[in-house]
Amino acid sequence: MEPDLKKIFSCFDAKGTFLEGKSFGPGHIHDTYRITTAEKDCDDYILQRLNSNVFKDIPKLQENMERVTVHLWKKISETAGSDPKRECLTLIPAAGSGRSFITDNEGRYWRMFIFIRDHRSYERVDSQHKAFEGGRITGRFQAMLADLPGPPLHETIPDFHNIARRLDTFHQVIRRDPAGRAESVRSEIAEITSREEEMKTILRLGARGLIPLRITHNDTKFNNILFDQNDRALLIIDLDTVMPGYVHYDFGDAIRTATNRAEEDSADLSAVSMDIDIYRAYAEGFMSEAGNTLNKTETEYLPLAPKLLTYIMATRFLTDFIDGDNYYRTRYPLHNLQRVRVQLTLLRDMEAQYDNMVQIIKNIAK
Ligand code: ADP
Ligand code: GN1
Ligand code: MG
Repeated sequence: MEPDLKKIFSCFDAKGTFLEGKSFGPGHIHDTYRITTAEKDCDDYILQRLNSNVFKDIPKLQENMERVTVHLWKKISETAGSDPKRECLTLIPAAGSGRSFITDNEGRYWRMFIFIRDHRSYERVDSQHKAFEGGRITGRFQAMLADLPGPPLHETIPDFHNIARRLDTFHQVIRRDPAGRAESVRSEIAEITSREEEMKTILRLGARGLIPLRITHNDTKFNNILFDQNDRALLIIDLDTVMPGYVHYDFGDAIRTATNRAEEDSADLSAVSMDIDIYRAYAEGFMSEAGNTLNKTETEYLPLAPKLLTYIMATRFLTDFIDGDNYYRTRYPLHNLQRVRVQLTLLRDMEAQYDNMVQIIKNIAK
C-alpha cells in the first residue's frame, strides 16, 4: 500500500503546507520521497522510510545522525562565506517528541531533511574538475569529524567493511545455496577466493596498530555527493554508515564509483574500466583536505583501497545473488550478477593499472 505521505509529513515540525510527495533519487536502501510545499519561500523536504532490514537499530542510527549533523553544522557555520543549510544535512524534529524520527502505525521508521535545492549528482564522472571537487568534499568531511566530541559512534551495521566477516558470510551462503544458484557462478566465486589473502591487508595493518580507526563515512559512492549548479561540491549525504573505519574505506569506495567509465550495473562489460585521470584528480582533492592528517602507512596503502572496495562490493553483490536477492533492490532477475561482473571487470583493470596508482599517490604525498 502507498504510504500516506501527507499524514507522515504532518508528524514533523516543518514549515510549509504539503503540496505533493514523489519518489526521488537513485538510492538502493531506503524509500525516499521529495515533498514539495505550497509556499514559494518555504523549503521542500526529503522524507525517508528507513530500511530496518538493513539497519537493525534505527534509534541508535538516528543518534549518530543527530550528533554528526549538529557537529558539521557548527563547524560549517563558523567558516566564512559558508551556507550550512546547503553544505550540511538538516534533520527536521518530530512534532511533540523532539526526536529526529517517527514510527508509523505499521512500526516503520521515517525521518525528514531539508531538501537541498538545485543540486546535481552524478552516476558517472566526466571531468577531472568534478572528481577533484568530490575528493575535496569527502576529505573535508573526514577532517571535520576528527574532533567529534563524546563516545565513539554506534556501529550501525557491525563489520560493514570487514572483509574477513564478509567472506565468512559469502562461504556460508555458498554452502547453503538457498536459491540453487552457486553452480552457475563458479567462475565468479573463483575470482573472489583467489584474492582473499591480499584483501585482508588493511585489516592486518589495523590489527597491528599501524593505521588508526577514524570516523569515516563508509558509503562515499559518487552519487552521494551533491553539487551546486556550477559543479562545486556542496556536501556528502547518506550518513547512515558514518562510524569508526579506516580512511581506505572512504577513499576506496569513491574511486570505485568515480573512476568507472560505466555504471555500476552496466550491461556492456567492455565499457567498464578505470579512468586514471579521474583517480589522480580525486586523490588530489581528497589529499588537499585530509592529506596532512594521515600517517605514512595510511598514505602508502591508499592505492590498495580502490581494489579492496571494488572487491568488497563484488563479494557482497555475489553473496546477495546466491542468497536469492534479499538485500539490494534489483530490477531484473540477474541484476545482482551483472553488478558482480562489472565490479570484477573493474577490479582486473585496477590491477593492470596498479603501478600507476601507486606512483600518483607518491607524487601527491611528496
Ligand atoms: P540511500 O541510502 O537509499 O541511497 P540516500 O540518503 O542516499 O538513501 O538518499 C537517496 C537519494 O535522495 C540521494 O541519492 C539523493 O538523490 C536524494 N537526497 C537525499 N537527501 C537529500 C537532501 N537533503 N536534499 C536533496 N536530495 C537528497
Ligand atoms: C548501497 O545506500 P546506497 O545506495 O548509497 C550500500 C553500499 C554499496 C552501494 C552499492 C547501507 O549504497 O554499501 O556500496 O549500495 N549501502 C548499504 O551501490 O549497504
Ligand atoms: Mg545513497
